[in-house]
Amino acid sequence: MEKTHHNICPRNCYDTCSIISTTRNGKLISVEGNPFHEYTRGKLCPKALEDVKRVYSPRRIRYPMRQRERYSGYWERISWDGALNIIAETILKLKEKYGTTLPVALDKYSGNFGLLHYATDALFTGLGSTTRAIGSPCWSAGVDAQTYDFGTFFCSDPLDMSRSKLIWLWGVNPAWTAPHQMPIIFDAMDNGTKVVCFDTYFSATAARVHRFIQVRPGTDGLLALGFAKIIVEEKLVDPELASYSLGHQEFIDYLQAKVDLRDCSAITGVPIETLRELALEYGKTHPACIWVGFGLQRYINGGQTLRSIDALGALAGHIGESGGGVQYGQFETYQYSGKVTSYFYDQPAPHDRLLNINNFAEQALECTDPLVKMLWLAGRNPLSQDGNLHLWKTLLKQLDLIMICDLFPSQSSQAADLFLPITTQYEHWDLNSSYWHYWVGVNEPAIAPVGEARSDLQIAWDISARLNQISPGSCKFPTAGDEKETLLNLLGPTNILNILGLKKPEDIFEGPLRARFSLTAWEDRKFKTPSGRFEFYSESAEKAGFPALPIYRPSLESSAEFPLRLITPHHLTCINSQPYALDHLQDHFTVHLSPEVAKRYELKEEDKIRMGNRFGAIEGIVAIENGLPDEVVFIYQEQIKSDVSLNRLMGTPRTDMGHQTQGAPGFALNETFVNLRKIN
Ligand SMILES: Nc1nc2c(c(=O)[nH]1)N[C@H]1C(S)=C(S)[C@@H](COP(=O)(O)OP(=O)(O)OC[C@H]3O[C@@H](n4cnc5c(=O)[nH]c(N)nc54)[C@H](O)[C@@H]3O)O[C@H]1N2
Ligand SMILES: Nc1nc2c(c(=O)[nH]1)N[C@H]1C(S)=C(S)[C@@H](COP(=O)(O)OP(=O)(O)OC[C@H]3O[C@@H](n4cnc5c(=O)[nH]c(N)nc54)[C@H](O)[C@@H]3O)O[C@H]1N2
Ligand code: SF4
Ligand SMILES: [Mo]
Repeated sequence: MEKTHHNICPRNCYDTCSIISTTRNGKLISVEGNPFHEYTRGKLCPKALEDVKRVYSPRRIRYPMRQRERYSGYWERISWDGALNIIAETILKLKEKYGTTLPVALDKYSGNFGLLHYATDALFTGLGSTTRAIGSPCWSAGVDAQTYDFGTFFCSDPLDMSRSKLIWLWGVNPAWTAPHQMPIIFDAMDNGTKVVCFDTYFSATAARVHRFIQVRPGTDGLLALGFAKIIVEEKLVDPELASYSLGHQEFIDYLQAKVDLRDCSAITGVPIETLRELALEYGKTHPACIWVGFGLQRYINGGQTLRSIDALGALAGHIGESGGGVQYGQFETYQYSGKVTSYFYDQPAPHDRLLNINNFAEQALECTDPLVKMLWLAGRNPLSQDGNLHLWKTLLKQLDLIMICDLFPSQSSQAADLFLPITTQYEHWDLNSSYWHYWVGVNEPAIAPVGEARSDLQIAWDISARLNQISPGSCKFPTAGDEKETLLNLLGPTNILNILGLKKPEDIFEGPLRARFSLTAWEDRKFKTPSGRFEFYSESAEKAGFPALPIYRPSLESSAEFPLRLITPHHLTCINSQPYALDHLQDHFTVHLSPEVAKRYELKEEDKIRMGNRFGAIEGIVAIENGLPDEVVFIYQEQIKSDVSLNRLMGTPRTDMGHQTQGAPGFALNETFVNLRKIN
């Protein structure tokens, strides 16, 4: 018999799509987009369309496994009982030896952002003080910047973009990273909206819109200030600005005194006439919307850049305008997942040792009192995705136990002692919300767990039960429960029912719902900043050690030894290290570079090169592209057939901002410099 079920794509992706899955006799047979979901509109991307194959993939790990020796590849199946014993006994032994659970560390991130997956975090809270990864590799600098300017992290409903007359896509590549926004943009284009893409590379998005403006990496803040200066000179400043903003005159004075349009053009690579033409268009067109992506803030000046773009939007009167705004993402619905940990307990959380997720290995190695001795990885593949991979190798040596909760083998599982098999979203209950749109929905199980897979929540209960069996009182996390009931119980204390307009938790099962926010952010122009105004001048930023105004701070520069900047954005075929179709993996990295760089290194198309810096080296094949600046090499973050990670080339440069909202600065990935040579 066939049945349909509501699921939600839990990947770390803007779109958080609503899925209708079909099962026949308890087996998942198809998945499709939910046509009644205003954002998904019946479509899924290729990643989710591979889900049936992914669920039943022969590569999927179905049983708890133990590796005889790390990196040996000798895995043997063990029972859940055996696995739980190893974990519980290690935790208790460490606690006894060190008198605290601080040696036990959790590094968890983006495998599945569903509410119930935060059970792992809550389990750790139940253990006592532990070591935790905090922060985010994605967006930290930009989130802080928008929080300084607007007071909270909030954006218009992405559907509001359909009302824009002019859309600037700035350092974002939605054709690949947020594909459901593209039909909204195309509809607007059909209705006469002009769309401009600002990127360093002629991306898939650039190829689909009216105009591409190439920006030298890390200089977008100055570009925004150049536009702002022209808006002032041309008297296009919003006449109402004084009534809802703070410090606009100081900002204008700064533009007049310090921003030189010739320098701006020389540094950003955008010709002066183009600067003027674009600024006039942006200043005169209402409504006009800017969507800033995460790509352009992966620099040491990322937060200042976002603040400059916000200021440009405000100066021209586009903030609070229907179809306008500076869009970056939102916490209003997304934050609930993260906050859920505290709802399991009435007592305050214990004092944890917090390490920056972007710098985890280095900071863990610095912890001496006590040492980090056990590592729990969930929804993470740091040995592919982090910088300073050599420090990870050092850290591994000091760990008594490394365990990973995952679906498939990964670079990180190769280093692990224990592999716990996890359920997919088709096998467990969950609640998911997006960091971009305002839809929230329940994910219901469609099939029984494949093999002996268990959900992250189930594992948390099981570990707590085993700990309490061996040593009563050793873990405060519940020892058993029902997933659906837990979901309902967690909804109670949150504000989520209120923002969804629901009277009782059970109403959540009706299907995905849109939170009751108006389409346009800040339409009353009342902001959540200390002054209640849009803050060109932010004392909060100043107190945190940043300039009060969004002034230009340059990014890092290349050196004679490593003269090329490496940019590695997200690829169509993967979500970070997770490829959607293993049979389509490339044999090698494709290294995009300009004809000028090719000439300098005497390279031609398809030459094989070796690229390196003080962190490591990789090999790749040359693709010569006209549309690239001469100091840049560009490789998409794409999985290839071998296990080599691009991140062999990465250190851990930090973004300026991120501490205020994320607890730690972000990953300034694009501040990576390399040299290269041809090999045969
Ligand atoms: N298919 C797919 N979708 C994804 C992901 C994935 O891996 N694959 N990952 C998800 C995650 S975790 C994230 S964080 C988001 C990220 O998605 P996006 O916000 O789109 O960010 P990126 O892909 O990092 O970079 C976007 C663009 O910024 C450009 N860029 C880099 N430096 C600069 C600069 O200095 N100036 C300008 N103007 N442009 C610059 C890059 O060339 C790139 O085209 O996507 C999510 N969606
Ligand atoms: N060079 C380079 N490096 C980057 C980036 C870049 O653009 N370039 N981007 C950075 C960014 S923005 C991000 S977000 C990070 C992402 O880095 P990570 O957060 O490590 O994300 P993934 O590589 O997708 O690995 C997630 C793992 O979770 C597993 N998983 C999936 N579902 C579940 C589940 O339900 N439970 C559990 N326990 N596991 C599950 C997947 O199989 C996968 O192994 O990478 C960062 N690193
Ligand atoms: S990966 Fe993103 S676009 Fe694709 S189905 Fe999932 S949420 Fe939608
Ligand atoms: Mo990300």
